Amino acid sequence: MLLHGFAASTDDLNAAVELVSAAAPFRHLKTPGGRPMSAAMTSCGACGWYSDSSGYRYEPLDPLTGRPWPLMPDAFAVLARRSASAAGFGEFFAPDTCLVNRYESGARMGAHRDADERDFSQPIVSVTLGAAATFLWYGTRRSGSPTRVRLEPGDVLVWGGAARKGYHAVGSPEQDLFGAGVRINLTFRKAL
Ligand code: MD6
Ligand code: FE
Repeated sequence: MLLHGFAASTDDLNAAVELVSAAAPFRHLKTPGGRPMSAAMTSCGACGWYSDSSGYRYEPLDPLTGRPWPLMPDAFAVLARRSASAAGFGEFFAPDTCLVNRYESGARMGAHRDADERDFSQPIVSVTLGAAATFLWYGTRRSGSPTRVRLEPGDVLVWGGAARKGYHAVGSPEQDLFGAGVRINLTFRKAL
């Protein structure tokens, strides 16, 4: 479900991204095959998503700093819970991690599905800040022509149930006349 403009006060969220990334810097993780990902990532919460030659997984400590990931900011947790509720997933969505993706010009995310979590009964809440981008929904197969959804800053995408393991991808951030356009994506999950 797309909740258009649901994240109304994006200033609070952007400030929280600054706090999180001051403690756990954005970095370009490598795929298990050794290729750097074009989106820069960090996490907050009880664990953080990670990838290197050992595979995709959730880590309780940030391997870059050796410290726990930053606490989930209240503004993040409140928005995630309100979004899941508005999309019909109940009042009690309590994500234990938020992956923060930063897409600079040309960065994108290829087709994948989110399958490193333990609890697929819980939805995923995904928030777009900064620049817009096109979201591509493939569904049960990685191939075929995807459904395209334009995600604008303040948009919240919630999915779960039968769609929880669907394949999806994200295009590069739209650039303005001056070539500026960085998209931040917050992806909340119950991973542990
Ligand atoms: C992005 N999002 O929007 C990347 N995954 O930049 C995802 O890969 C994603 O938005 C699972 C559920 C929602 C998402
Ligand atoms: Fe995903």
